[in-house]
Amino acid sequence: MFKTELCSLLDIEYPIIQGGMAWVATAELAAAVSNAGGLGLIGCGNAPADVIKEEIKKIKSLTDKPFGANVMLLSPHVNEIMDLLYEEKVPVITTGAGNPGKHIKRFKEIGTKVIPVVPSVALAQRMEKLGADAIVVEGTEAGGHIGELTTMALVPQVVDAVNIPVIAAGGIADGRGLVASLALGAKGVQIGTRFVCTVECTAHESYKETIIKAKDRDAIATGRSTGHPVRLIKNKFAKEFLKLEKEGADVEEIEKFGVGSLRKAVVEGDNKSGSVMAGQISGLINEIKTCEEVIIDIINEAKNVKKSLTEL
Ligand code: TUI
Repeated sequence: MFKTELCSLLDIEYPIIQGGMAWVATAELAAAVSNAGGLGLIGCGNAPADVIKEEIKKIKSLTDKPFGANVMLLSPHVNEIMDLLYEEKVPVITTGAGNPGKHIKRFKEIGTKVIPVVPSVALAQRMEKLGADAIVVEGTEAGGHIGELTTMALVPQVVDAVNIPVIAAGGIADGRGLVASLALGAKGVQIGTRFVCTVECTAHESYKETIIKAKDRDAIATGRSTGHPVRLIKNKFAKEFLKLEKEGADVEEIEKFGVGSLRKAVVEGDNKSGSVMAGQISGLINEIKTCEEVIIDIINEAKNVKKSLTEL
């Protein structure tokens, strides 16, 4: 059940891919998601290529299943990372925070599937023309760097505008979210925040605890004034960031304030002065599970939801 064309495209069992979260999505997390039948991804973030080369080595030792890497296009190391992923023939690449257009062609030649993450219909159409194999459509409910439109409004508009498979993202953490996404015309889902709160995720325990404690209105957006909005859990860092924006501090000063803040939260476990990026669905996440439990629970819940819908 729930075998869609995304499963055959990526050679995976369930139509679930893991968000490519910088610092959080290490080889351990990605391998656990792939081993559980989804598609795990290494989040390259701002890391240099030698660090990612080690992560690829590690994931190959942890799983025989397909996996991917997410390239954050604002990274200063984008070109060397793309060269590395090409040399290593990483089977799937997702991209975020920009337009990957110029990188797509050579990956197609070696059969790598390229799946840009986009926040709008226009970008989705542009990516399809440039040869993207599928598209992740990410609503503003997501954690981290976000667009403006909601998943509910954006997904069906993109589904109607392109012919490649659409993967819904932003605000999805359970079987209801999976069925809702399929109802909107998506062929699968990308899930980030739910996979942070797993046994295999190497993020600091206080990062996971902050998400587990979060309620519905705790995941807020900073950076709207700088043109780089980011969703994170409200804490001292988020409040100070918003204060700088309100005071009209210049963009350079604001951006400088954010440098290193994600690492501080994920690696050092500083959930006060660090940036705890997470999505609006944080309020729904109440316990740490294994990646396999997360995926099995989503599929079982989705089966029940599907059944109760047919009884309507
Ligand atoms: O990329 C993400 N989420 C991220 S990246 C990230 S690392 C970061 N840290 C601090 C500041 C900024 C980033 C944390 N979370 N999601 C995918 C995504 N991509 N959401 C929105 C977009 C996007 C935005 C603009 C994609 C394309 C785009 O194109 C603009 C253009 O070039 O036309």
